[in-house]
Amino acid sequence: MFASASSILHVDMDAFFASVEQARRPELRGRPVVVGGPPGTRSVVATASYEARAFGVRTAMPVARAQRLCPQAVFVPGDMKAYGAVHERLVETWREFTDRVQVVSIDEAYLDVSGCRRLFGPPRTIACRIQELVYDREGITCSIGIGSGKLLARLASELDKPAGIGELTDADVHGRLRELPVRDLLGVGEVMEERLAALGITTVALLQDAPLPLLTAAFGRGAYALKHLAFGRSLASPVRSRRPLPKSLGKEVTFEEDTADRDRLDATLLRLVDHAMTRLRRKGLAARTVTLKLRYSTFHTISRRATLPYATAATALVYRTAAALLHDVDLGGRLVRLLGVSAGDLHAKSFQLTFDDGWKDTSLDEAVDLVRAKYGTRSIGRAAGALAPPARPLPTTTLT
Ligand code: TTP
Ligand code: MG
Repeated sequence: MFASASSILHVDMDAFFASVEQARRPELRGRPVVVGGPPGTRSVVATASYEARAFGVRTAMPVARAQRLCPQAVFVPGDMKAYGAVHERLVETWREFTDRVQVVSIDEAYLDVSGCRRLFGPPRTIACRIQELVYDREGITCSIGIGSGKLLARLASELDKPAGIGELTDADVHGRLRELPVRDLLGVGEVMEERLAALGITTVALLQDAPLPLLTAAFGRGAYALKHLAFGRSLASPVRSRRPLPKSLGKEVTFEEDTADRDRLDATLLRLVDHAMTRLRRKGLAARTVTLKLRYSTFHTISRRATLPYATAATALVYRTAAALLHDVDLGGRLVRLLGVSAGDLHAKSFQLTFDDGWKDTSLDEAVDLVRAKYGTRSIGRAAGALAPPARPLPTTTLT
């Protein structure tokens, strides 16, 4: 279903990483801030505050060059955990307005607010309210674009950055849009830009007016997509929100014979965690809490919960956490009938965080998932971290 006229918002944080640093370190406010590797290294700029951009500092520029352009800038190493945490809260804020939220990167999303007018007013009012809420809650600004589709909304959010609200109407397709360089159109990368330039096409206007045979000769069937793009019609697909997240994902087993054997419990726990986390990754989710459940032979049931430092989809971290919870339980000579584990406080793992180990430690898991998808679940087993595989065969378990 397509949204009615101009009811798609594109929300994009301004200088996101740098803004988060300025919000949590007031001494940095109003100063040029560059987020990236330490100066003197060969790393590149992740982003620069608008104060630093005034000196020409840009994303992806070598840090050394940024330092030459703006020696007075404060260079801050990235803290992906902090940015990830702000991201999670931003998504919550956006979802207060509509459940049709399509998160596209760590700092931007499309919101379809076509069904929200009666509750929250017209799109521009909603955009203002979102800016206020984001500023009140996180101390950072964002720019918002309004359009009838995703492409126009996205282009509109660039029009009045930072902290602006831009709008591109369908009428603007034959007006303001024409003035933009073709590179601003989503999907027109450097190579495409050069190929268009070779045909003399550098602006949206020239692309709109280019004869189709000229484009077809150069790009074949791709010509039609280019024409669509030039008229703001690409990305017209509806805002794709994810289905509501499950509250938790878990697995439990009832032992055929009640047990107090710590090795057996540990090994079973690993299998449970492995199973639950594989499902979690398949759904593209990450968990912030781990809950352990134990039922004694008396049917008395206890649970223990731990919160992780960040949301993760990594089997190893969740297993270590669950194993520590299990270790802390004093069995007091009792036998265990049932063991369960669940991962909760789930978040959509919608993008790759690259600064820390938060997602990187899932790469082994993902490799294991791939092999299993190809050769079957039993093709690869897991050893309990540094622990050796259990000496005895695993208990036959009954799934509940
Ligand atoms: P962007 O939204 O592209 O940039 P920005 O928020 O810093 O600035 P703008 O005001 O123009 O929107 O990216 C969001 C964050 O993603 C950015 O703060 C840093 C990170 N990032 C990188 O680490 N490397 C990159 O190449 C890009 C483009 C972004
Ligand atoms: Mg941004």
